[in-house]
Amino acid sequence: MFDTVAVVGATGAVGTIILDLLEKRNFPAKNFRLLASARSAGKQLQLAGKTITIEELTHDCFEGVDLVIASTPDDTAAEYLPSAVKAGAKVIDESGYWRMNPDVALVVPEINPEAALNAQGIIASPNCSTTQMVLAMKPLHDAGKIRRVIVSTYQATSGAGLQGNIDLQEGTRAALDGADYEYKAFAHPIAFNAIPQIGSHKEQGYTSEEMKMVYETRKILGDETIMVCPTCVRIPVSNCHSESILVETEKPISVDEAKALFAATPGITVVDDLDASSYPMPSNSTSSDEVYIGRIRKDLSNPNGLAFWCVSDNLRKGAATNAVQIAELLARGV
Ligand code: A2P
Ligand code: 11C
Repeated sequence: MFDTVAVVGATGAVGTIILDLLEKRNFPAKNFRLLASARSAGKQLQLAGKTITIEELTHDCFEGVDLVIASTPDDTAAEYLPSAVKAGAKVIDESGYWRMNPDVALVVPEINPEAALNAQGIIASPNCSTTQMVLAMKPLHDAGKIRRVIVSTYQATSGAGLQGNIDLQEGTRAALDGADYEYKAFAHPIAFNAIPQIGSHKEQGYTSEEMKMVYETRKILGDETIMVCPTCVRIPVSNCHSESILVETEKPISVDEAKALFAATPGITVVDDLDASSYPMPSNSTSSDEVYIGRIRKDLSNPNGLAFWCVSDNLRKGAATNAVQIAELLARGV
């Protein structure tokens, strides 16, 4: 039980879902405080039956706060979250800034809860495209030790924040009307397009989003030997990231074994009947906390390979839900 919980970035695409989850899951706290930029300060939001006025995020605002759940741009998290730690709060951060810091725990509660429980400073929640992939990898890694992963993502515009979805809607409308539209969240039109760049050029021709999938995966699974070759693509879908994943394991895993392993993993739902055209898609996976897996099949080119399709709501398990689950874990203490 925490006395005072502060949600930082409460007005954002992920922040608003965090508020919804805290209320729906009846999060054990006496008071909630909502923080955002000066642009939002003074506006009001509803949470747990109360009207709460949004406060401006400052270095001094964490006095008396026990737990911070933050979802802001990286530079905001970099600047302000150390002040929350200094003020004595537990801090859960959704941004990308702190994840690979060796003093920071990077946590998916179904995989490495002990890292959150033992954390002294900031606890980071992974990138959305990493979270759904590692959750799918974990039972296969435990059963057959994953050596290598080749993953291609089909990522929703909501991953780029509220502006990403405004761009999808307004850009599509403009394209249909033959009108001009100035995209703000994307470097190219997202309407009727696929953009093979998410984030900036990081290293060796890979983007920052792709390298997150490499480094975060190894840190969460605690195995620096896992090789990951990612290609991250933005597509004109408003919500839910889809991933085509090919894993190579030391010990071969059959399709039936994989189905049973996935089905036994909390947080994973198998939807897999090709003959009935039944598989996960953004349209049947949105607003859910589950990671959905289908199209499970052997790699035709490698007896140690297993291919599957994985879809999850990037704003929920990929972000808000994972952060709230970490908060629940801290509140329980076990
Ligand atoms: P605000 O709405 O006041 O700009 P999204 O990912 O949907 O763009 O949301 C980002 C969240 O981070 C919003 O709640 C936004 O608040 C908040 N935010 C962005 N920049 C800052 C900042 N400099 N200080 C505090 N909060 C910020
Ligand atoms: C996207 N995955 O879809 C990104 C958004 O490191 O948390 C989240 C970035 C992050 O654009």
